[in-house]
Amino acid sequence: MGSSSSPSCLLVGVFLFLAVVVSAFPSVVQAGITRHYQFDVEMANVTRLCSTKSIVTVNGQFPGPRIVAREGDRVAVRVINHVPYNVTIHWHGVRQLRSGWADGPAYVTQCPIPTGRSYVYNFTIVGQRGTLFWHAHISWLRATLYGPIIILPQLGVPYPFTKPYREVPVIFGEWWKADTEAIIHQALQTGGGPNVSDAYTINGLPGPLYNCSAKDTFKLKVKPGKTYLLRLINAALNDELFFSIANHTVTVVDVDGVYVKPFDAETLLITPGQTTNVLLHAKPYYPNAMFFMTARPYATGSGTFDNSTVAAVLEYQNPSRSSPAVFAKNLPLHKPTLPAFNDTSFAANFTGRLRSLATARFPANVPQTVDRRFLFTVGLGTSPCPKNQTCQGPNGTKFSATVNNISFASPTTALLQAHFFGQSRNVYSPDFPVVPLMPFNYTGTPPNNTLVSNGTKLVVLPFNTSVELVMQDTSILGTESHPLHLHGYNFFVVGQGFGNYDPAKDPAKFNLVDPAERNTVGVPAGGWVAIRFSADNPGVWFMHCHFDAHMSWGLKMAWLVLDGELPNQKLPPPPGLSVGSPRRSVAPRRPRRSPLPWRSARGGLPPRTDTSTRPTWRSSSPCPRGGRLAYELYPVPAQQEVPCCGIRRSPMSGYFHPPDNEAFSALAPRRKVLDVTVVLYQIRCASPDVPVMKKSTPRRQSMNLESRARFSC
Ligand SMILES: *[C@@H]1O[C@H](CO)[C@@H](O)[C@H](O)[C@H]1NC(C)=O
Ligand SMILES: *[C@@H]1O[C@H](CO)[C@@H](O)[C@H](O)[C@H]1NC(C)=O
Ligand SMILES: *[C@@H]1O[C@H](CO)[C@@H](O)[C@H](O)[C@H]1NC(C)=O
Ligand SMILES: *[C@@H]1O[C@H](CO)[C@@H](O)[C@H](O)[C@H]1NC(C)=O
Ligand SMILES: *[C@@H]1O[C@H](CO)[C@@H](O)[C@H](O)[C@H]1NC(C)=O
Ligand SMILES: *[C@@H]1O[C@H](CO)[C@@H](O)[C@H](O)[C@H]1NC(C)=O
Ligand SMILES: *[C@@H]1O[C@H](CO)[C@@H](O)[C@H](O)[C@H]1NC(C)=O
Ligand SMILES: *[C@@H]1O[C@H](CO)[C@@H](O)[C@H](O)[C@H]1NC(C)=O
Ligand SMILES: *[C@@H]1O[C@H](CO)[C@@H](O)[C@H](O)[C@H]1NC(C)=O
Ligand SMILES: *[C@@H]1O[C@H](CO)[C@@H](O)[C@H](O)[C@H]1NC(C)=O
Ligand SMILES: *[C@@H]1O[C@H](CO)[C@@H](O)[C@H](O)[C@H]1NC(C)=O
Ligand SMILES: *[C@@H]1O[C@H](CO)[C@@H](O)[C@H](O)[C@H]1NC(C)=O
Ligand SMILES: [Cu+2]
Repeated sequence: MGSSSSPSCLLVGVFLFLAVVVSAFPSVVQAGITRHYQFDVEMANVTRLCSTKSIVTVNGQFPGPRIVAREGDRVAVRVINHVPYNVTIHWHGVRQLRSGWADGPAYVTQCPIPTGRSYVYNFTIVGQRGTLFWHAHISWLRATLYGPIIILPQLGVPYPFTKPYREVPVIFGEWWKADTEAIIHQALQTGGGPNVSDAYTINGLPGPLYNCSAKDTFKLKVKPGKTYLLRLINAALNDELFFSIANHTVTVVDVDGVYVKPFDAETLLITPGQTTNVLLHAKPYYPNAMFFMTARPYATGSGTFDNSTVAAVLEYQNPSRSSPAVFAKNLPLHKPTLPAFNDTSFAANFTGRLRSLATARFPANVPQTVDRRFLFTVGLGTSPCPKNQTCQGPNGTKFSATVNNISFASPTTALLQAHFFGQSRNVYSPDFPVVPLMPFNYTGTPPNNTLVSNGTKLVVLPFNTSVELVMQDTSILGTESHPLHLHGYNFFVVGQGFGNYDPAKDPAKFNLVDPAERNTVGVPAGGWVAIRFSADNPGVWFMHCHFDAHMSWGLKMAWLVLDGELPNQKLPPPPGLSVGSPRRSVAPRRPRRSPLPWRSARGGLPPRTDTSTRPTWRSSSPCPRGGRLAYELYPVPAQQEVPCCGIRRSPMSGYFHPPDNEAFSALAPRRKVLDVTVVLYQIRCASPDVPVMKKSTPRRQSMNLESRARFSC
């Protein structure tokens, strides 16, 4: 950056070749209704395992309230923060088509909601049916801040399986007697592994296998001969779970809100972040017995884990007794047998049985061709112990965790805001590595040097890029299954295996016909998994291990998917901006002394047809050598606030939405491999009056602007 005394305009043509396919969004979505919820985030005292603690809840409930919606409905949740923590809520698995502002991960799509403030999450549920869940997405608050999302089919549309008599959410959690925020803060200080939990819970209850918890047992009461839909959700923080019901097999019909080809199982595996709908066919007769439903971990890492077992009880209503329902006591109690903690072959077998339903009504739209291939290692590592401190990680270091050996450094500005307002410089860099920078035998002898690097790096994808991603576990500090969760998308699990992924041999075995479609997948311990998705949802999308311990250590990264060319392929502006009192959309004040530095095509940009956003288009003084400049002024909706962190507001007229230089700099070198449909020009303008900078300092501003007409300056 240099300074210049007189405004000059330097034009650098950057030809971007963006593959734009006609909108991938369903053109006919049966109009749903809007479901309004108010979530008051407040403290509540809860007693478990003989000890009481104050926990963060929604509306004082633990687990939190259910969100119930039909496919096609809009959901608007006003979250009001009454607790002394920053809070965000994530609607886990909801695709958030063009509503990335409502996704929820702190410092990724939004700034946290401070104490005393509120935020409206506003999204529609499109093309999903089954069970998802909501949870806090900041620090470890999701330990107690979670609840089910139940997505029913559209009215009049049946399930593609036996209509259940009743539907019951079964949500697994993890309970610590101590304060979980203190536990993770201390662990990050010392570098050691965080303390493991004291119990698992089912619907918030630990059950009779724990001390003083017999009264805290979830009971599922059923009638003989009826079919029940259990909506299983693993909301535990750090543990994959095996689950089984004594003397009963269940039929798996849906995972992560997508129907699967039904199959029977005595035992299920469910990782944190996954959901599974199963049909429980109650025995046709009164069995004169009670049955435990138990869950305990599938644990592959070398660290310690909570090896306890949560139990709930399945009870039959005795039909021979008169109503009201009678549930006999002192009946024989059967217990299921769960696999060994380290039964990786069970895990591989179970996940290998999952197949998309893949019918005409519920197709599996697996990308058949691939535009970009990625290989990411996922696993642990170490970072140095600060001087003057002793650390409790491996050999006196601190635990760390990475994707491609990069431990994600959380920004203090929300990535999506930085991107949208063209202020991504020094917030993120667009150079997340496509493959590991230092290849090694990932599942063989680990390298001696386990030190990781860190950074806030993103992968930038043009709209509609077809992506294939192989995630490869590493043996650094021990192989381990990592449940990787992608925001904003479902992906297809096209292949998995043990050892190192072999790009020459393994793709031949991929299932491109009916692979499971989901949002969270366990990378096999000492193995790899290949997924495909089509980047049809613009925004910044977090991808991370759904073990909170690993996420805290940095096993996370983000994808930036750019807008497409059509209006319905663009991310609308944020729901509101906390810029003081709401203002009508008015003509911007002109700069007093010099023209605006941002210039675009002659005549400015054409107004968009998308009426949901409707920015005000303004054009101002012409560029010295022709051309015009244009910018958008977004009206501030009343009664909405959006926490902002680190985004600079122009003193002139609010927030600008220029293209994102960091993102484009990542794509420019790739232009040869993309198709031309959009031409972008990089314009370097110098001005003594750059709004977002200090007014007194003349600076040169570099900016990309999109144009549809040729621009000459
Ligand atoms: C929790 O219990 C403490 C100590 O008894 C009490 O001071 C506090 O008000 C209670 N909090 C709530 C939300 O009920
Ligand atoms: C809470 O979030 C706000 C932004 O919304 C941020 O400025 C502040 O530093 C956060 N506080 C803590 C303790 O992280
Ligand atoms: C949610 O968004 C829709 C579409 O932008 C808008 O019409 C509606 O008013 C919003 N609802 C709330 C409660 O903000
Ligand atoms: C439950 O299973 C056990 C062992 O598999 C068997 O002994 C018992 O008879 C079964 N009981 C019922 C009521 O199905
Ligand atoms: C759980 O771990 C503890 C401590 O390592 C051990 O003593 C106990 O036997 C284990 N329990 C089970 C069921 O494996
Ligand atoms: C699983 O653990 C058992 C006992 O701890 C051990 O004998 C066995 O080798 C382990 N299996 C695998 C596959 O690691
Ligand atoms: C799982 O195991 C069963 C029985 O052991 C076997 O028949 C089936 O083929 C296995 N499935 C997969 C996908 O490995
Ligand atoms: C480190 O410890 C030494 C001796 O204990 C002390 O003199 C020094 O100030 C400490 N440095 C820091 C950065 O704390
Ligand atoms: C710790 O140090 C020992 C001996 O120097 C070495 O054998 C071991 O591999 C190291 N462990 C880790 C995790 O670096
Ligand atoms: C990687 O390590 C494994 C386990 O030690 C070994 O079997 C395999 O041959 C190694 N692969 C290569 C390419 O060296
Ligand atoms: C790793 O350390 C071992 C023992 O210290 C040494 O023999 C080996 O050469 C080292 N490997 C590399 C790649 O540096
Ligand atoms: C990130 O890496 C830099 C060096 O590149 C280092 O100074 C810094 O301490 C690291 N941060 C963390 C959190 O490890
Ligand atoms: Cu992990």
